[in-house]
Amino acid sequence: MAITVANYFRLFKPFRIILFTVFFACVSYLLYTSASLNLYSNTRHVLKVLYPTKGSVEQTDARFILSPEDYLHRESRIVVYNFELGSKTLEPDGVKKDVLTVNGLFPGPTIQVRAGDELVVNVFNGLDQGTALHWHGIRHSKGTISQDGAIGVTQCPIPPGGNHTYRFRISSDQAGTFWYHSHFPTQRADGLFGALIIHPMVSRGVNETEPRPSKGQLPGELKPRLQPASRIYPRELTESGESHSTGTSRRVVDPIKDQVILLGDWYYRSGSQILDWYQSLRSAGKEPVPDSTHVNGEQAANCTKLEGLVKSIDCTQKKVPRIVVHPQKRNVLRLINVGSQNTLHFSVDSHLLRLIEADGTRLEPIIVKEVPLALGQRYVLELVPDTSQKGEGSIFWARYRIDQDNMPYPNPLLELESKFVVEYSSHSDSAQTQRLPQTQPWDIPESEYLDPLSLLPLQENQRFLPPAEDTIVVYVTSMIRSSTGGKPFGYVNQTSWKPDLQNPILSRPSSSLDFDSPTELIAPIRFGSTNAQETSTNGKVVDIIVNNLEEDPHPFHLHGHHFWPLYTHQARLGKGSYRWDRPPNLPTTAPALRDTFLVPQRGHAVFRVRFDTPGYWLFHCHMEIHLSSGMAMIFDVAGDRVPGGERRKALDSCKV
Ligand SMILES: *[C@@H]1O[C@H](CO)[C@@H](O)[C@H](O)[C@H]1NC(C)=O
Ligand SMILES: *[C@@H]1O[C@H](CO)[C@@H](O)[C@H](O)[C@H]1NC(C)=O
Ligand SMILES: *[C@@H]1O[C@H](CO)[C@@H](O)[C@H](O)[C@H]1NC(C)=O
Ligand SMILES: *[C@@H]1O[C@H](CO)[C@@H](O)[C@H](O)[C@H]1NC(C)=O
Ligand SMILES: [Cu+2]
Repeated sequence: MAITVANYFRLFKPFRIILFTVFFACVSYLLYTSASLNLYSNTRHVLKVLYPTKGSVEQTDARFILSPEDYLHRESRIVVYNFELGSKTLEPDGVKKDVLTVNGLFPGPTIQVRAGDELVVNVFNGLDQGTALHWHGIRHSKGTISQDGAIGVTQCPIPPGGNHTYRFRISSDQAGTFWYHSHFPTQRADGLFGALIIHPMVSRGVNETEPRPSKGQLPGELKPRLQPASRIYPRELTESGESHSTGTSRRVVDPIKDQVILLGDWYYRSGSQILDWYQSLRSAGKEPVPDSTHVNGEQAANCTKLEGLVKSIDCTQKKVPRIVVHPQKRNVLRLINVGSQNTLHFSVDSHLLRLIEADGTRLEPIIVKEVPLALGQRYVLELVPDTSQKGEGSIFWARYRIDQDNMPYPNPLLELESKFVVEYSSHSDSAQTQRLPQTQPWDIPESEYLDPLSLLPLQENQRFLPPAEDTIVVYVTSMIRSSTGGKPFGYVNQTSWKPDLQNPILSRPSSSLDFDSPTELIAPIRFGSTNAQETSTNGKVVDIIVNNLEEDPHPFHLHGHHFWPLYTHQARLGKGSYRWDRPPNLPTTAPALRDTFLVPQRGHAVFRVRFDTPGYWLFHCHMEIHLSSGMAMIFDVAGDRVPGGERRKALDSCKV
């Protein structure tokens, strides 16, 4: 173990790109102070810049606090962001690392738009390597497949020093919590990601046909839904903020504080170093175990402990991260697992979590003590304090523990449970107190673990589950084969995905696709009907059975579509693959639609999806190392119906 840790840090070169760093620090400071975010509309309205215009890059927590009131009621418009990608040496948890930044920020700025808006992101690639940005969970139902940001599928990499503009309309029925991240190998592990929040279309703008919700309603909620929480804790706030258990005083519907919580595991080595290590003989096929974690890009590693383990480590003791929640408001946290390797389990001491959204699907609210967040997944929850002690200044631990299923060896640097402080304060910039909470974690019996298959969509009309018209089966695994020189690669069936960087699938004629390629598994989905009108709206409903032959669970993500996770199975022994002679009982009611879901180890999952958007859509494991080593395939969804303009855009992205 000691040798592994020493190797870690020999590879670590903190000053490698110091010139870059100084340059981008200056550029991004200038950009930042002059407000890099431009928002303007396709009408004559000009929206105020939402970012703080003063202050240093360090004082940017404000970018995680959302402002739904600026979006819910306005008309749709074009929202433009200018993204300048760069890199700099930071100490997210106290340990120096070269981190990738957007406009000098790590994590990148939070994009906020409204359903029906057109989002334009002008990207300048200031990195020394190619890149591409993927908009995780965006359906592109208006046919904008060329904007999906999947290198080798929908575009060529944006070259160093190059510009690229992403432009797509957010469908009017898509809203919730999404994120963007690099889809170029390993850049996500170096920090190239940020939140993308789509506020719902509560009213259609100037000519409002729907009633305005009051300030106290959750995003997209037309009636206050306090019942489940108050049933458990029958206390209601009065206007004085005191707590009463009687119903005699007038109830106040609290306004909302809505914030983004990016959670992730973290490596001290660069993404390319961990991939090189994994694909060397030294790893023996074991995935690199993270060294640390972060919340919104910060954590406080224990430098005393790290220096005891690794003599040469460069560690500055940081303060424990802290978020501020409001004592008189409903506090909404939008969790996003932006990590590279591990599922995280999130809880807050003395608080229940009322889940209201998963992967952009509004949920029939459900109250849990802890929520499991697989890589790439999002959950939106409302904090439900179990006591009346949420007064000004009260503090609690929020905990996120690393799931050990994807941990092939112990890493002594890594704390299995990370914490941050949740402080109740009505001053948003408060967080003055340095006191640490004394609160105790929940004791959660296994019977109370959330079963993500049991989540239901909020709207009754989304509970209809159409029957499958077709079934696609795949087997996924990582393998060391003699033909690959003893190095591990990820596979779907017998194919290890190797994107053709300079020849993305979308730029090729649909008739020229090679369905037997050893580097691109392409499964054709054909709508089949001659009635173009009918199929363009309905597409084709397909069951995807993913058999996982490995000891690791794999979080699978489908581009461009959401799917119904219908069934998962994990065997105690053996492979646990789907058995045609003993098919499982599938539900008849539709669960909540997801875009990312865990396929258990030694088992399988059944996902039902309505493929209704023509294009080439990647389906892949969201673990950075597995994706980069080939665990991915492509669905060719009625590729012959992809508009010519989209193919031209893919071709254009390759002209430099
Ligand atoms: C990229 O965009 C920036 C800002 O608009 C511009 O200054 C630069 O010349 C562009 N670079 C290329 C290669 O077009
Ligand atoms: C609002 O929409 C209705 C129905 O489309 C229309 O009759 C009415 O004139 C509109 N009102 C305004 C102020 O545009
Ligand atoms: C940090 O690590 C040291 C050495 O392992 C330990 O004694 C100390 O209690 C730790 N500090 C915290 C705050 O956990
Ligand atoms: C994957 O392999 C299985 C078993 O050989 C086969 O039945 C299935 O059709 C393959 N899937 C695809 C998408 O090619
Ligand atoms: Cu995987």
